[in-house]
Amino acid sequence: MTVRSEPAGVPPPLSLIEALRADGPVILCGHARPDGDSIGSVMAMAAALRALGRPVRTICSDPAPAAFHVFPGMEALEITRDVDATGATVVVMESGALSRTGITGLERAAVVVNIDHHLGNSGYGTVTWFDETAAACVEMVGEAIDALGVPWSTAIATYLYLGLLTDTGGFRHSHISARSFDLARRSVIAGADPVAIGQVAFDSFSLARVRLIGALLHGMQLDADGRLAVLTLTPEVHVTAGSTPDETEGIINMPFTAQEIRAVCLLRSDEPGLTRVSLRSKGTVDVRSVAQQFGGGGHFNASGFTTTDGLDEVRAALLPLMRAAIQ
Ligand SMILES: [Mn+2]
Repeated sequence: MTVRSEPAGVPPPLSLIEALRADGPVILCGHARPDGDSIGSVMAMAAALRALGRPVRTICSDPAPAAFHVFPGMEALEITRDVDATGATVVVMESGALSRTGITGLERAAVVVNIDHHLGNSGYGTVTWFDETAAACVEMVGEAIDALGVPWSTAIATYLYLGLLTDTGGFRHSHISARSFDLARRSVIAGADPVAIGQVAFDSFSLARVRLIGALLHGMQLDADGRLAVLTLTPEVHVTAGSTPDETEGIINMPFTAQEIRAVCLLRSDEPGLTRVSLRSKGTVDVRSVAQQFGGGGHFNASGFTTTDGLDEVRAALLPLMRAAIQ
């Protein structure tokens, strides 16, 4: 995978900066089941808009990962799935569609600002700023904060670094560029602590999750001449590990630490009546087109779908398509 040295990127449109600078209340949110980039984008932008004197609310449909609560101002994040945004400016980040927020009522806002880097963003904003070359949404948020003329406080720097570190998988994923490292450098100069943030991001899981990884890898099946790993997560696996369905974030990537593995399927039946399938790949293996054949979607290297078919049925239909994708 080629590291892009310095993509041109898309500068923040003037209309976006005007919308952020305007008077009146602002509501900020990211996507449901928030990750580091979603929380980082929301909290950094909130700190910048507060510095400009705007009344700010930060909302999310689900709580942030518990380990994030050590970061400054996290207590201000409200958990809600419905909001009356009438008369407010709503700033939605990290969300390809308004529905990704998991929050209703946002569309009643006077102005909706859409800031995102996910391919396929529907352009739902009154003002939309989309830059697919950004490795993380916080790269865009940092540029917007610069354009607003707000200096980076320690809190802003911490949240920008958190989003960057988590969305790039520790500075390893494909969209990373010199721009990412410039943001990292400036964040650390402005007071972000990379060691402490790294521990929160990567070393703050439960022991149950460590056992869950063990149980899943113990049951891992190999296919496609050892290049495809198939993980199966049933309710029984959770019983063995003492884990819960919300402790599975990122686990699908574990098999990739083996050089041979080109793609991973995670089949889950840990929610009643549904089989949820996540697909990941390296390099030129296209798993989006595989997911699309089951009515799902996503990215070239990360996709998924949900079906009411049982595990065995799904596996039988899926594996031939995955083998073909790997060839
Ligand atoms: Mn992101």
